[in-house]
Amino acid sequence: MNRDQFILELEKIGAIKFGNFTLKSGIISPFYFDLRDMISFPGMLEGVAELIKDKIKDMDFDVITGIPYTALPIATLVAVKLNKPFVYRRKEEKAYGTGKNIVGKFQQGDKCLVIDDLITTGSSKIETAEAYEQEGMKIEDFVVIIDRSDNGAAEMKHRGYNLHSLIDLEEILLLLKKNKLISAVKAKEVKDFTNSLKNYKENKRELVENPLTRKLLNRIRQKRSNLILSLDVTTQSEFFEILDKVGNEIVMVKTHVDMLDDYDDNFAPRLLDYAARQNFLIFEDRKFADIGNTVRHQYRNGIYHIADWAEYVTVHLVAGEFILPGLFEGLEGRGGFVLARMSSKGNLLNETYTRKCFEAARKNPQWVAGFIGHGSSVEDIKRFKAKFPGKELLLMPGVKKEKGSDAMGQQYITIEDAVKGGADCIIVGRGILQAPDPVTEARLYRERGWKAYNERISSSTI
Ligand code: S5P
Repeated sequence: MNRDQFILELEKIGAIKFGNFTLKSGIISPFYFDLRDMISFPGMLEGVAELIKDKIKDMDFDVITGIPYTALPIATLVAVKLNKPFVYRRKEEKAYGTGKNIVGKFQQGDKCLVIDDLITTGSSKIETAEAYEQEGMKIEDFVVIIDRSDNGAAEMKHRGYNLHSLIDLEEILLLLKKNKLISAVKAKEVKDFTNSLKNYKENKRELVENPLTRKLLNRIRQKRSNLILSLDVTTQSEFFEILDKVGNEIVMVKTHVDMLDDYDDNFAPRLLDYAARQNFLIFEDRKFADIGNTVRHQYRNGIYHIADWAEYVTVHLVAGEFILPGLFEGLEGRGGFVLARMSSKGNLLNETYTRKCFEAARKNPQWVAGFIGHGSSVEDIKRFKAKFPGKELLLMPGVKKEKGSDAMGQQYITIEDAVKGGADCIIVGRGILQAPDPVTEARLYRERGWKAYNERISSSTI
């Protein structure tokens, strides 16, 4: 069965429908594909398995999976034809017994090829990839029978995966038109619909450029530094003594104001004065995490009045996205860095949580200037950053000259690995503060961070 024959068979069994269909997203689509019934037509199942087999013959993978339910029997057949192991993931999480959510045998580090029937937005593919990655498998390639999306492959690429499709919408429309199975008017209506969806998404993406992202980026370029000093000391005298000497080297100072034993009302005006003279930005690492109303007061009131003096704060999205308007609504020139990953050993921010942070930021781009993140290697960080929803910056703590850890769970990667992976700024505390000469050390971090940053920028677009 060739591709054209397969498409015509799909039309014959009613798998390709035209009309008005409400999609999961609520959008009304003039067409709909439903490949579920294909399993009752052995010739088609055999035909599509052969087409997929041909498509993937040069790809490198150890195991095959299908996304439940429609793709399961198809992927099983392909696995048998290629003599490759097959695994699948339960649709419902298992809370008893072995607790295993992936069924079948595989090795840690195995490359898994994922087969699915369709792609619309790609979200179920990403979810699948994350679940398998959490179990120690590697996912790089997805194969779908029909790409019905407007830009599915680009979306998947943006998130770090390759999408291969047997057939796309254009091909179906052309063939059906040729065979007089669809009118030219209907074909145009379908095309107009996908184009309008694409334009809508592109317009939305334009909005993602947050003024606070731009502000930090401009300051990085202006100051030729991507070093953020985490000034974690407990007295104002130490704080300002170090800042005085190091302020010119840094793009931003990160404070933990509640660490100071002797905080008083002089702190903020003094800090603002230094910031103006030495041209750095201010970031209070308060890590807000509560409900909207509570964080609003914690941020704007209390003894610290953080909103009055810090341009940026850190935000945990554990209580949901409404923390963002709670913090920033009605304020000018204030924004957050969302903690999408943490550097500490055993932290509970898993891949799904990270993805949800990106989704929340996509919906609230005006308040998210960047993400805090970390990674185990350059590749790991690259994949993480590829999933950012827009042009947010990546700020990375847990950075030192050498890889290592401390006694309380902090993990460090090197300056070069952090920046090569995609960090736009490195956040350094003890690496500088505990050096015999913090000023010389800050210069060294600045130089190495800036060199790695320029090398990355000139060699790629990340
Ligand atoms: O995941 C994180 C997020 C942050 S903001 N891991 C971190 O270490 N931080 C902060 O970065 C942490 O609170 C501390 O202020 C700084 C790292 O300090 P260092 O002394 O380990 O460099």
